[in-house]
Formats: sequence, C-alpha cells, structure tokens
Amino acid sequence: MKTEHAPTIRRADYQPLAWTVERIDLHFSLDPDATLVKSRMVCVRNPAAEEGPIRLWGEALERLSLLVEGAGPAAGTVREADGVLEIDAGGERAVVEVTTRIDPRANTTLSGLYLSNGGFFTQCEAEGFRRITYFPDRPDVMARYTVTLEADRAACPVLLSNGNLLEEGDLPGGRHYARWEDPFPKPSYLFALVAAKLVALERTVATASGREVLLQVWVEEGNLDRSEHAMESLIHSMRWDEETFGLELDLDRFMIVAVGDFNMGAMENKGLNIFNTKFVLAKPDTATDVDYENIESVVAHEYFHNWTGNRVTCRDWFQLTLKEGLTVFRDQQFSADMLARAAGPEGAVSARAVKRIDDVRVLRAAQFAEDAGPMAHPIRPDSYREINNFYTATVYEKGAEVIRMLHTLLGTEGFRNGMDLYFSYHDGQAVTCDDFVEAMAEANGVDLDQFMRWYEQAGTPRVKASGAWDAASGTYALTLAQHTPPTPGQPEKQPLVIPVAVGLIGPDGRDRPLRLEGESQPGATTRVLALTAAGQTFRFVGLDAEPVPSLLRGFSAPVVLELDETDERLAFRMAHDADPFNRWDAAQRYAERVILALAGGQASAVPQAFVAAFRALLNDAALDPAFRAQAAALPAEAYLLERMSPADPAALRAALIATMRTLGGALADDWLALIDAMRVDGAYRYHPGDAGRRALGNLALRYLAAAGDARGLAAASTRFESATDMTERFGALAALVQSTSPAREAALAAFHERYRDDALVLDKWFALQAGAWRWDDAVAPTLERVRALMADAAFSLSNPNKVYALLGTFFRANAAEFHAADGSGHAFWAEQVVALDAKNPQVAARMARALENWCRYAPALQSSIRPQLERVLAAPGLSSDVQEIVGKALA
Ligand code: B3K
Ligand code: ZN
Repeated sequence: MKTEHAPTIRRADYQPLAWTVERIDLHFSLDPDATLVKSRMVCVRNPAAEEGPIRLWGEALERLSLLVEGAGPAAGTVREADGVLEIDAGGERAVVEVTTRIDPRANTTLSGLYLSNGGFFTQCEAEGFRRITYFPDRPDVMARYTVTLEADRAACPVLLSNGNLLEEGDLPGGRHYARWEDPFPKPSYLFALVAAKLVALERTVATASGREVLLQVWVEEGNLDRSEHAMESLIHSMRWDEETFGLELDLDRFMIVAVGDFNMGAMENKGLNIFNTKFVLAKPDTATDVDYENIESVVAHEYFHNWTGNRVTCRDWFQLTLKEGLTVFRDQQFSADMLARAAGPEGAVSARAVKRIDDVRVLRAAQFAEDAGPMAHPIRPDSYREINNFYTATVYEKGAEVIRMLHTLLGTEGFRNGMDLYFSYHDGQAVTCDDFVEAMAEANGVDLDQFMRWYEQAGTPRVKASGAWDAASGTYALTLAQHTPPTPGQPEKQPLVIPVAVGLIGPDGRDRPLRLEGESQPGATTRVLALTAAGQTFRFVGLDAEPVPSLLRGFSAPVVLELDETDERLAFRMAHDADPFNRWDAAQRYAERVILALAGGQASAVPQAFVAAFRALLNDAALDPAFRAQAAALPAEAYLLERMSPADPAALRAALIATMRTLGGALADDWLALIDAMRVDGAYRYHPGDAGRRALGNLALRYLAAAGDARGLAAASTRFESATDMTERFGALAALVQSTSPAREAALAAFHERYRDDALVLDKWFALQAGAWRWDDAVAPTLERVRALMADAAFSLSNPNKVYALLGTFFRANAAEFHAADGSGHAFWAEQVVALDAKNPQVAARMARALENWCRYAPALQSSIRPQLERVLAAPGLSSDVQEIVGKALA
C-alpha cells in the first residue's frame, strides 16, 4: 500500500540505478483471487552508475520465493523497506527469480492486474508493474520480455500480451496457455496482459515499406458492430505517421482492447493498447459525432506513442511531457489534417480552425485554472509526491502548446528535421526533455536555451499589447510586454520566447501586407513576431490608414493576451478578422465581457450591439456550420470563473442564463430557420461536414429551449422522438433538460428505458442530469438528483466512467449547483472523496481536485469549503494521492 507519509520526490535527485534488467521471463497462472506470478530476471550492472545493490520495487505483493543465481540468497544480503527490496550481488550479471501471489479481485485501484467483467486486465503506467511483481519499476530500465499466460479456457478464451505470439495450447483441468515475446526492449510501464472473453475485428494492411501487419480491435462479443470506427481510425493514424513523420509500425501485430473499467482514456502498452470502452465503441445509435471524433483522436494518440513514448521513452517521470506533450501535439495535428481533408480545399482553413478552437477551449478551461491554483507546475515538474497526480492539463495540453511553438518557430520542415535527428540519436533510449529540445536546436542550427524556460516556469504568461499610430509616417508601433505571475515556489519569472502571430486589418476589413521598419518590401499578411524580452516594440511601416491589430492569431502561444479593445473593435474583428481563430476569439472576448458585466452587476441586460454582432456571425452563410457553432457557443463556465475575482458561481450562472435567454429569444427566428437549414438527410455517417450541421442544429435547439420558446421546445420533443442517431437524439434531450419544459422528465425516462443495458450511453444520461442548470426555482437542487442517481442500479462507485459522469460532472461542470450557498455540495464532496479513496485513490484524487482553487471563491464559500478540506485531510488511511491534492490546497 502507499503509505500515508509518501515522501516528496525531486527531479534534481535523479540517480541511475546500480543494476538494470536486460531480460525478463514472466509466467502468470491466472486466478481471480490468487494469481501466481513467476519472474526470472537477468540483472546487469549499470556501468553508468555507482556501485550498489539490486533494487526492486513491490507493492501489495505476497512474496512466496526469492532465488539469486538459482539459490536462496545468503543471510544478510536481502533487505526490504519502504516498498523496495534490496539484494546485494557481486559480478556483472545476476539471475533473480521471484514468485509472488496477487489478488486481482481485491484490486479496486485498477492499477496493476485487476478484473473487469470476469476478465483480467493490466494498467502499469506509471507505477503499476510493482503491483504485479518485484521489479526496478522505473522508465529508465528497458528490458526484453517473454510472457506466458495460463488461465481457465472457458472464462478466458483469449490470452494476450505485448509483441508476437510464440505458441499456445491446452493444459489439463480446462486450462490453456499462450506465450508471447516482445522483440523491443521496453520499460515496465508498457507491459500489458489481457485474459478475457473477447472477439476481434481484424484487418491485414501493408505498411509503407510493404510489410503485412495484423490489426485487431478486441471487444466483448455483443460489441463487434461498434468496433469499425476504431479500426478505421487506427489505419488512418498509421498512414498519417508514415506520411508526416516517416514513422512506420514496427511490429507484425497491433492490438487494441476495450475494457469497461479503466481509470483514464487509454494506454499505449507496446503492441497491446488497452482502451476505455468509451474511446473504442461507436455506432450511430449509441455514439455522438463528438464521440466519433474523440475515438479517432485517442486511437491516434496511443498509436503515435509507439514512437513518441515507446521507442524513445522518458528517463524519469518528471520528463512525462516529453512523450505526452509531443504526442498530444501529434494527435492534434492528425485530427486537424483529417478534418481538413474531409472539408476539401475550400473548407480546409476553417476546419483546422475549428479543431484549434476545440483544443484552446480545453486549455483555457482546464490548464489556465490549474496554473492559477496550488497545483501549478511547469510542464516538467520539479517535484511530486504521487506521480499519478501529474498527468495534468499542464503536462499534456500546455506541453503540446510548447511543442506547437517549436513547430511555429522552426517551420514544418525544420520541425521534421528535428524529429528525425531526435530519433536518430535516441531510438531505444530513455531520455529527457533537454535531449528533445537539443535535437530540435541542432537540426535547425538555432539556440533554444531561452526557450527551455517553458519547461521550467509554471504559470500562464500575460502579454500586454498596445499600439500607437502615426498618421504622418504611416507607422504603427506595436508594443508587447510579457509578465508571468508568481506560482507556488516560483515568485519570480524570466522572460520567455513567445511567438506572437500578428495581422493588421485596415478600415475596409482587409489585411494589410506587413512591412517592418528596415525591410524593403511588404511581405505576408500574418507574421510571427518573437517576443523574447520583457518588453519590445515592433514598428510596421508603409500603412495607408490606422490598422486594427489581430494578435496571437491561431493562438500562437499559451498566454493570456491583454489588449484594450472597444466593443466596436471586437464587433469589427468578429466580422472581418481574416484569421478564423481570432474571429472566434473576438466573439468569445465580447461574450465574456457581456457575461461578466452582468455577473458583476455593472450591467443589467445584454447590450443590443452584442446581440447584433452575434447575429451577424451566426448567419454568415460564407462560414461553415461547424465554425458558426463554435462562434455561437458561449465561453466555458470554468473559464469564466477563472476570469472572475472573486469567483462567484451563483452570479455567473445567473448571468449565463440571462445571456442564453436573451440570445435565444431575440434570435428565435434565426434559430428556428437554422434548425431546418441544418437538417442532415439520409443515413448517419460520421463526417465532419455533417457533424458541423448537427452541432449548429443542436445549439439552435439549446438556445430556443433556454428561452422557453414554444416552437423550439416542440421541435426538440419531435426530434427527440424521431431521431435516428445519437447526436440528434441526445442533442434534443439535452435541450429539453436544460430548459423549463415539462417534457424533460418524460424524455429522460424514455431515454433510460431505451438504453437501460448500455453502460456507455447511460454515462451520458448521468452526466446530463449532474450538469443540469436550474432554469426555474421550482426544480429541486441538482445535488438531490445526484444523490438519487447514485442509487440507480446502473451506478457504481467502483466504475470510473460512472464516477466521472455523475460526480465528476457535478463537481467540475456545474459550479453553481456544486457551490450551493448552504454548503451541501461541499459536504457531499468530502463524503464521496473519502469513500472513493478507499477503493481507488487515482479516481478519488481527480475528484478531490474539484476544490483546489477554493481560495479564489467568495469568502462565504471559502468558509464552507475549508472545513470539508480539513475533514478529508484528517480521514484515516487517506492515500498519498488525495493527501497531496488536499494538502496543497490547504497549504
Ligand atoms: N499514458 C497514458 C496515461 C497513463 C496515466 C497513468 N495514471 C495514456 C496516454 O497519455 O496516452
Ligand atoms: Zn499519452
């Protein structure tokens, strides 16, 4: 077990191990209650390290035997303390054999070997392998594995592990076995096994170099008709990585396995990716367009890890962003390319912008909030107590932004050259973020020393922009100043390298070609300026009239841009900015201003000018529907809370409701027309163009329902009943639930009846209710509904998907209800975090994070939250996972 007093681990303390493992033979005799694991390791002395014992980590293991060189170790040569077994050994090599017994059924943490629906599954990242057997469970130990699995044939007809199948056969007593070998050395976190009753969708495809490879998607029998999209996504990912980075699949077989109990989205185990069912299973009747899109991107992400993560892995867990930031960047580029391809040449720019907007929404809502609280950390953290707490938006999403900035600064070709050099230097190694950036620098002949500060400094930088126009000389001077606010342990920050993509829009709404002082010719209409000092002024010359600046185009850096713009300017950019991302962003900024003014009491109504600008953008038929749906969706509540000081969830919610009602009512005819215009005929197909139309149609229903428009509510009811795919059916249900419509309860009941046996669809049903706003006072507080739903037969505190859908949505996406003034939500939070922690510390810690930014809330809420944080921290036997989160929140 993790101890209550888990020490702080520091990046600066990294030491190579005295002994590593060259190869390991594992034998599993699988039994739900008592699985025997025999391990034979060839340990080798590490020439790069100081002398010391062999160190093997172990957790929740029962050790049955230990042999060194085939014999019981001599007295005094073996010690075990704090979860580490130390063995003194001489010479250069030593064979260590250890047998352990583990209890998969009792393993509710879903880390290590566990059961799900009668099958055996593993999850080893970050430190789960030590819950299977004793091993130097660190990513810098790369060993070759052979694995033999033995299990009951009837219960577990399919036996899988990493790499290639060597042999399989029957055993006495209704048992059978399979032996696998992974030809590539790998760290233990990439080990996996599956033994379960599954069936596979199979395809054989050729790689770019003409090798035939077998692709399999393994699912439970009834789900074969939902596995096609994951397979298609895998094939697209393979092609993309070949074409974009020249990277091919290196195995003869690549498997994806879906499992219903899983702590996160998916896991990139070598050749045997294990996925949460949520990111595999899709058919039109059960999955929405967004589900299809997410599946495609998660399949790609895990597949891309085969090179960025597996072939080149992390030296230690502080380097996590080396593989995660880079792989998120790769999956974002892949999705953008897929969307652009589907949109065709005319729609490609807009399709890419839509993807960029999605990604930036996530960054702003999740990562900016993280940066503003007690968990703020650089993308490469300096310390942690529980590494599982650091699979964060900062490491992943901000990490991807840092890679994107390199891509922007070096260009597509320069970036590719850097990647090629990185692989040529480090294939087969466990390396650091410095190694990656050095390869980029060397390949491009540039100095990236200052750029490395992005890996060192936490916090969201502020870039303040101001412009000065000199009519006489036709010069526009743009001054940019950067400042990164202090974060825990980092009171002062140094200037970063910030690429700022700039355009200047003339009074006619057209971009001007840009010419900086000292240049002889005007060039492109968008330029990337590198802001490297605390403040810099850039002079654009040869302009015919005072321009309107469009800054940070495409969100060229993960910063907050501070620029004073009048309402008229925002409306002008909403109508004219040539950069679609910034056009969207102008709309978001304007909406933010309107909503925060309402919430703060500085305004009592939504201004007409905003409604007019919003309407113009909504009805601009030159824009494609997916973009218009983005532009018409208000900024996320979590992001707006972050922009409020102090954060006042009740006032914000009232402002959001008022804004939605105003826009729904004032534009009712526009929305109604859109419902018809956006109709998609014919059988469902997952296609981004159709998805955009459905998204805009669903948004129209949402606004009309919010405004209580009778025609809109009738349309939602009709659509709910006649829909033939999940996107439309759920879109209509969501509109009804987020309204005062009397039809909402009946619709929820009908939906439940239809999907009562479908776990993934019921997750949507739980989440919708947990996230519901209160549109009239007659409705009971959402907490009452959440409590009632916990008693539903389909709910279980042991299943992460259920917890995320019901509790996660309530805690993290329904601020006004969660932070009810009577404190009931906070007490409920403490109760659930403690209950979850006893089962699954990783899931509990994720829920615990919902209150980490409590100091940003109004004093009355703080007084209600603090005792609950203290209550959790005082709970007996609290995991180090939750302790780290709550301890930092209270510090
Ligand atoms: N690498 C895994 C995440 C593992 C999380 C461990 N707590 C999935 C991914 O990022 O691809
Ligand atoms: Zn990843």
